[in-house]
Amino acid sequence: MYNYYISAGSNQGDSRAYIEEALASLQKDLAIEVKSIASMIETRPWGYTKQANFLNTLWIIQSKLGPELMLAKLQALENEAGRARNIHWGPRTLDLDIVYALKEGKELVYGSDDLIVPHPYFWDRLFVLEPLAELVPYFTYKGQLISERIEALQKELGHGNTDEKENT
Ligand code: A4P
Ligand code: MG
Repeated sequence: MYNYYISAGSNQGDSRAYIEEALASLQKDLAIEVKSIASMIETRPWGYTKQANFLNTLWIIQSKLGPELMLAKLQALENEAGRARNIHWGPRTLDLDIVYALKEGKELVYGSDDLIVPHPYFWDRLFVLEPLAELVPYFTYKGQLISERIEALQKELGHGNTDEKENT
């Protein structure tokens, strides 16, 4: 059994609807059990910064499906949201990333040509860590507690990630 930590993000079109529709599809999927759902937050763009703010959230889902099959499901949902891939880190209607996973309760480390888990940047991204901390306040990675990591990233940026708007 796997637990997948799915980061969802959108900054194009009806972002809230794209994210909610993707969640509804996962909840209907008989091969998946949605375990926890973080609040939606508005976040500043990370990486390519000349673009609109994002809505982000994170879900923990459980499944017997292996990582490649799970990625295929997520990509099908991205395609349903009319996702076009152009600018790397650029605007998107829906982005669903597997940021972290457990296999039988232990951290899954997986790498192939089209999938890397844990996601190489998840520990650097407040838009992933803030929703994750809401669901798993004592999450640790490489010996560091998530709340300490968030504090360090906020200091580095000189500000928080969100515009203090909670959108749930
Ligand atoms: N891929 C590899 N590993 C994974 C994984 N763990 N989960 C591959 C999902 N996909 C994974 O991604 C390109 C390829 O990564 C996929 O085909 C898959 O095989 P993509 O979503 O098609 O396109 P991309 O934009 O070029 O890259 P990527 O990596 O998804 O972008 P990011 O890194 O997710 O960044 N700022 C805020 N505030 N909020 C955001 O949500 N998102 C991004 C996108 C940038 N800035 C943001 C946000
Ligand atoms: Mg992606």
